[in-house]
Amino acid sequence: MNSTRFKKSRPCPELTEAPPLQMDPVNLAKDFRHYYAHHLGRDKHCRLTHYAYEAMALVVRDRLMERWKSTRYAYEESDCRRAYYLSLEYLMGRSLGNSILNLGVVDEVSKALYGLGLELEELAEAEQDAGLGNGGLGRLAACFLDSCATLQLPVQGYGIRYEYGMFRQRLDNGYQIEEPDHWLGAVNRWEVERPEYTQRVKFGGRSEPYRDHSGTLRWRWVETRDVLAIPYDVPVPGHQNGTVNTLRLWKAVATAEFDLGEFNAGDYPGSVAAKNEAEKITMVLYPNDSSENGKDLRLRQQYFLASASLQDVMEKWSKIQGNQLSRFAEKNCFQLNDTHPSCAVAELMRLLIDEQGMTWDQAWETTQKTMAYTNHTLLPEALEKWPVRLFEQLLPRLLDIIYEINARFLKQVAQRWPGDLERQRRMSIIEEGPEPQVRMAYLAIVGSFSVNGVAELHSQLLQQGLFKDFYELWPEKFNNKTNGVTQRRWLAWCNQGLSELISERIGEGWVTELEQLSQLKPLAEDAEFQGQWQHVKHQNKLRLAELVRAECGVAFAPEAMFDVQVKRIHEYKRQLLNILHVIHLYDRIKRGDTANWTPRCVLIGGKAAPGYAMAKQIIKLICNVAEVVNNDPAVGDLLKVAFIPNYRVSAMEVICPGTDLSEQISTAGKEASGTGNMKFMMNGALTIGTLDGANIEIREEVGSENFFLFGLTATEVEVVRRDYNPAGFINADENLYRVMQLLRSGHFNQCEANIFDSIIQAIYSPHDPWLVAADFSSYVAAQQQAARAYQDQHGWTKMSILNSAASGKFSTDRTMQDYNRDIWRLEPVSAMQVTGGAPRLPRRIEELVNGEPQKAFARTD
Ligand code: 26Q
Repeated sequence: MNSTRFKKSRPCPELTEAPPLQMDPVNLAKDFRHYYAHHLGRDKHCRLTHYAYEAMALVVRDRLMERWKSTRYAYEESDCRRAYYLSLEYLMGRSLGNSILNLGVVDEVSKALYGLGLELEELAEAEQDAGLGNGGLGRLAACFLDSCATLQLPVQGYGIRYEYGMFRQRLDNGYQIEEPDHWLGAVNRWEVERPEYTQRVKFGGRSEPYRDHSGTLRWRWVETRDVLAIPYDVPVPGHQNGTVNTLRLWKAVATAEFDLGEFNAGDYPGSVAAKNEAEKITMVLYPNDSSENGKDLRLRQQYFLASASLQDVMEKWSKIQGNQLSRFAEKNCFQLNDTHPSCAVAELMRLLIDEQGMTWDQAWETTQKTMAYTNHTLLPEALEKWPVRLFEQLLPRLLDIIYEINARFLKQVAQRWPGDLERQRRMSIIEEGPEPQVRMAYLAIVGSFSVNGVAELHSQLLQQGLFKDFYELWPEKFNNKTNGVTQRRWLAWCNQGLSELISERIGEGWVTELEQLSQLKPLAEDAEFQGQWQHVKHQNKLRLAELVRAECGVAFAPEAMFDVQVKRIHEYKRQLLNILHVIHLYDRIKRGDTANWTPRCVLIGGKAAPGYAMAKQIIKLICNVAEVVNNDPAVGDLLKVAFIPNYRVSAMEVICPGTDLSEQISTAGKEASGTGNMKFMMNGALTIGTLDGANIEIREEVGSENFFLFGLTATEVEVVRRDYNPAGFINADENLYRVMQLLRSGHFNQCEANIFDSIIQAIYSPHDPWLVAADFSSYVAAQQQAARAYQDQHGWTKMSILNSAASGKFSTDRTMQDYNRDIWRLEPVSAMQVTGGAPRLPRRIEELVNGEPQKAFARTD
């Protein structure tokens, strides 16, 4: 980096205090033209919507900037307690529409564009998704940020600025092909580079004891290979409240000395290799949505995020509070999004002890009061573990600290359960064996004051199963925080037709208080309202049908029931059960059992982890079944099947408004929560689902009569599994038997012999953990109920309205209030106080005016 770039200078207030920008259509259009013509250099011959999008993004970005600054100042001035969300993933999707909505200028922007012969929707669609996440956990983080900004909570996100986000999925003859998503190849208008806040992250080397000036024995981490972390800030606007919070994403860059050293030693290739090694850290998002053990680059990513973020917070703290670290825990809280950033527990200990000179006990008290951990899985095999050997090589000082944490922790266990060595072995952060491993979840639990699951059932099962020992030791740490989604993106923005209809009847309050949707309940049977509701749904189905036509080449007729399952492909989510039901419907049509038939369009979408062979096979099966069904003249419009490629946030924005039936069919006790289920419900889809994750709470809210329930319960699953006999289920159910016969006969793989053998075997296996055969009959029965219910359009519409009306609980606004009440305990801070009324000089500016420039521009390269 150029060291003169961040030389201290004396900034003048006029430089940073620009007059507020106008938000009326005339000024918006004026600025738009300025960016389009003067900045981007386009003229009347340019017909690419992309540049119109770029110009509007710049217009909107300008308007976020002043609110963003005010928010920063307001937080600084109030000296408030803050929370930091640490997550390896943020699935932000597109930002233009969301920013316009949250700034409250949808109409103004639409008018401005209309005058220029453009449409907001078209521009918005030109934006690429920011796909820095795999699925539920990453999108949840994005919804959390939206709600925190809306609630004016001082919460900052920390994450990684991956050069390549989630891969793009293409299908070739039904096989998934992964293509790189070089989303940063284009300019990203939603980030601001802040090299002045660069941090340095250590890797490798060794730890070494020494005596400090007072003779105390201490440790230092030496001979490290450092990597620079450069922050890129992304604005997170609240809903029409003047608040813009920050998501800070780190990019890895080699240090200057790093490559210079090797360069001067004459090893040019070596220096380039070293640089690549460092910069590889933030190159690509790992596309697995259950842990992949042992990849050292993934551990580097995790530590890189944890270390850069903690140092960033510490540095800000030291600058404002000096070395008054005793109050650190009072003012700061870190929420760990799963175990992925849980190195933070050991890293905070290291920073407090090695760098700040705290004693172990002080540091441990601070750490334990500062960290909170959220678990997102019930699958034991998905609990993250890292080989001790890898820690030794990559993070030797952290390993020392983890050993010490573990030794002290196991003493506590021994005190509580004297002589119970088996329990000590079970609870140890270090799993012994031929290849000893660090159990990251245990490190997170031991180091945190709060451990939460993401739905009631999930939190209970954690306490009874996966984390039972820890629950017995520390019941007070454990709590539930049921997930949610933001209704700004998942209703107000993505379903403007329904939003307008709702607001006409009950006002716009639901946009920030979703519980107000319950006011729709009395309208559920109102004929006029029903008609309007159906009309909106029809329009949304046309839009979805157009997407399916364009992406899959399959014609969906909007009169049919749209039956949708979109989510990551996983055996426990049972896309397989869905496609078996499709085969059953096909079989019924073929044998002429079509009396009172409900035409159905089945849409399935989702990405498989590139190394997950079974998941890829399932995609292939879905595609092959679709091919056979869609091309059989005997089937016609009775049944259509499509697999939508490259499922992502922006696709869901079209999919959930057009869905009638939402498939939430995981094996009970396996899906931690699900959040797609909530998006569908909010948009008036009915759910067919098992008693799993948040489905249970959805059903509770909407009433069992408005939910299609099937399948074994989590408890029954455990029982059936003990001596599971799938062949018994298959032989006992004529329908399933015929489906399996069709599959085995090669009907769906005529020229591709045996390709589905592994799937067939899995269904027949007594070790099938997902009990596909066991749940088939009750699934088909529930599907039949749904089909019958759909024929009564009046009854269906009533249930649809009631689903939407009962979705109030599933707003992340509620989720964030729960986290805040029980874990973070933050005071909301209004940024309006700074911007509203007569502009007042915030403290930092006052300091600058009074001649203390070094405070604001303290960091130099
Ligand atoms: C870990 C280590 C190495 C490589 C990959 C990973 C990894 C990455 C992503 C492990 C898990 C994930 C993502 C998990 C996830 O999305 N879980 C979902 O979280 C949602 C939000 O809480 C829940 O609603 C879903 O039930 C849960 O499956």
